Amino acid sequence: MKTGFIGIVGRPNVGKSSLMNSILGEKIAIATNKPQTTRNTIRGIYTEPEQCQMVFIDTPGIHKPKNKLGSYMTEIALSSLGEVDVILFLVDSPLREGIGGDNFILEKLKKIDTPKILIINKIDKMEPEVFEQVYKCYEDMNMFEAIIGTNALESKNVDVLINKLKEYLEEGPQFFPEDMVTDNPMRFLVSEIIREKMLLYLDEEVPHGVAVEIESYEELNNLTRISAVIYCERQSHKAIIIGKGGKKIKGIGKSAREEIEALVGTKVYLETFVKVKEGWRDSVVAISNFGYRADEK
Ligand SMILES: Nc1nc2c(ncn2[C@@H]2O[C@H](COP(=O)(O)OP(=O)(O)OP(=O)(O)O)[C@@H](O)[C@H]2O)c(=O)[nH]1
Ligand SMILES: [Mg+2]
Repeated sequence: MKTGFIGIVGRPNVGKSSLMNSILGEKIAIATNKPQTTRNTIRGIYTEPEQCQMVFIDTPGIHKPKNKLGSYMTEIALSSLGEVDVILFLVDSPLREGIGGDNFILEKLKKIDTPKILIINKIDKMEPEVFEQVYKCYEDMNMFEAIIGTNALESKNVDVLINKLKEYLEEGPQFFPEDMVTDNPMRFLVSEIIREKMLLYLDEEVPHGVAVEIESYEELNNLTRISAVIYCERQSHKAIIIGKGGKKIKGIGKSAREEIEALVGTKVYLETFVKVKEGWRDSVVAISNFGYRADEK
């Protein structure tokens, strides 16, 4: 059995979580059009029975933090670099904003000996000439073992990437059972699905200030009963989340429930409560209580 740990890093919104889901052929990590969707490291396990097992570590987008939650996110993303056998550095269209946006990460990567592969994602949105230009720019840096263009949404070149990664695996014991796709607990996945729907249904700052806590999780015969508390940062945000006559939160709950049902394989009764916890993203105690802490990786 050949095994290895693979870290996926890059700026927010470049498609790290989408790429991991595409590799696994299953949605484990939430992915939205809003930057800073991922807040924790999420492990995705790819296994070819008796051949290989790769443990992917999806990380939060590395950015200049504006609050303590942001610092935590960037910190755990960077600390994952030291724990893996291969690093996938994802970029999308860096020429749009100039390579500058990725420079901070590049400087960190230069100091690490671990083999690095550059992934230029969202090639579907790039003219071939732009792709060439981006490719050349990174090739000239001489720091990547390979450069691969992907379209995570259509799994384009994901097979090429998997084959490339196999070159870096080493003989060793299998870490996880072959049918396991993640070792993040079900409660965590459920809270993430609810947070994803908040990100999809709400705009601007509101969903970024949301944390979801699963208060109770009960598995009955053919029913899973889940009670979730949605924390937001302001009274005015609470009103937006609930919406006129509770319409917004109902829509969010329904959409989350349908996805959770598919995940757990039973009917789901989902109850949601919205509460305000002012400024929690700048409180070390609060972010740690919400599971954003080093020992919860
Ligand atoms: N067109 C196109 N869109 C993509 C591709 N990959 C991802 N996306 C979209 O890009 C957005 C961001 O994707 P995510 O996977 O959440 O990005 P991320 O890097 O994990 O973002 P953070 O967790 O915020 O750091 C989503 O709207 C995806 O649907 C791609 O190859 N092509
Ligand atoms: Mg992500």
